[in-house]
Parts: sequence; C-alpha cells; structure tokens
Amino acid sequence: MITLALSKGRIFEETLPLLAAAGISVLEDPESSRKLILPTNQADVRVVLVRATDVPTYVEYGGADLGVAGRDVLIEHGGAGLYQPLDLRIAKCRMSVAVRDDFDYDNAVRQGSRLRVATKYTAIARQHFADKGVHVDLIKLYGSMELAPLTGLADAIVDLVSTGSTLKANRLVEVERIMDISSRLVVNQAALKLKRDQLKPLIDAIASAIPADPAA
Ligand code: PRT
Ligand code: MG
Repeated sequence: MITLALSKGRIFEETLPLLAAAGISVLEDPESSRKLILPTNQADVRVVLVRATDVPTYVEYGGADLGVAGRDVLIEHGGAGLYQPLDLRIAKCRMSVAVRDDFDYDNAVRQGSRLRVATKYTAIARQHFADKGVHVDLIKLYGSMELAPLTGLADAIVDLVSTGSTLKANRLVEVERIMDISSRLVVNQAALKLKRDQLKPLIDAIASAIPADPAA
C-alpha cells in the first residue's frame, strides 16, 4: 500500500491533475466526504487528509509514504528525514513583509528601530531579518496575521501573498518579498528504499506532468 498525504483545499485541488498523469484518480471529494482516508482507483494507493502543516510530520514518521507540502511549511518544519525530489510548481505564492499603508517601513529600518513583527512563519522571518541586520521582536500567531498591524499588536507581518487582495482589503502594503513559494513532493526516505518499485514510477509520472515554468 502507498499512502499519500495531502491537505484539503488548494494543494488537494492542484495535485489532482498530477495524480491523473500517473493514472490515479481519488474516488471521493474531501469537501463533501467526512472521511480522512480516501480510496483511489488503484487498490494499492490511498490518500490521507491532514492539516497542511502536518504533512511533513506524517511523511517524516512514515504515517504516509509521500506527501505534498508548501516550501513555507517545509522550511518551518526543518525538512529533517524528508527526501524532496520535485518542485511541483503548484499552490504558488510569495512570502512577504507587509505593513500598514501609513507606516514608513524604510525609515524605521534606516533608523535601526526595533520592529515588532507578527507571523506564523517564525523561522523564515527570523532568518530574513537577521540577514538584513534588523532587530525584531517576533510575535507568533496562528492565524489572521493581517489584523496585527491594524490593532497595534505589531509594526509588520510576514505572511503569504498570492493576489494581494487580502492585504489591500486591510489597508496593508507589501514592502519586501522574502521568497517565492510553491509546493514540493516529499518522500519518506525509508519508504523510498523499501517500496522503490512502486514509488519510483509514481514519482516519475508526477514529474512528467509538472506545469511548465513560465520564466524558463
Ligand atoms: O488553512 P489551514 O489553517 O488549514 O492551513 P494552511 O493555511 O496552512 O493551508 P492552506 O491550504 O490554506 O495552504 C496550503 C499551502 O498553500 C500553503 O502552505 C502555501 O504554500 C500555499 N499557498 C498558496 C497559500 C496561498 N497561496 C495563500 N494565498 N497559503 C495561504 N494563502 C493565504 C495567505 O496566508 C493570506 O491569508 O491567502 C491569503 C492571501 O491571499 P491573497 O490572494 O489575498 O493575496
Ligand atoms: Mg489557509
């Protein structure tokens, strides 16, 4: 049996066409089913639905043989014990710094002010500001980062931006792009050895279906 860990929503939706290229179709819709283990048209392949941030943990400990996770999630997890053979180029966005539209970020940085930064992505934020030599107090949040600068909880946030409409709706502006984000295939290293005959063709078929890089 091969177990693939996916999160509901954009990652599930955007992974389906890649699975189709490998001849795999998921037999139930996670939005209407309450099941957490979904069968596929192949008796020896199943999908488990987990929180996006739990995908690397499932794969690391062998609860799943492979999974799909955002680069953001993988950096925050640390990636230990995970083989990352493919950038799937799906669920694309960017990690950015944003502030209230009336906050002079460049000036605050120039003056060496200590910034209060709210984020769910503390590893990425810590590294980014250390690289810039900017002193920050990081405030860990688990959701609705956009609210932090509006309530005075923080001067800035580090969050994912896709269309930019969430920032705009909350009168925030993107002042720095930290990195481009997309989702990757992650594979349990022991499973790759023990189930190589099943996993290798699956990984190759997925690789052949990755959308073309528009920049290339
Ligand atoms: O939602 P839940 O708390 O269960 O978990 P999650 O938010 O980690 O999962 P999910 O499914 O929302 O995101 C899974 C992965 O999709 C992330 O780890 C990213 O790699 C990727 N991804 C791509 C995004 C976005 N685009 C995105 N726009 N993840 C989140 N967003 C959010 C962002 O945090 C912000 O709140 O959408 C909002 C901004 O969107 P725009 O279009 O208004 O800019
Ligand atoms: Mg979400």
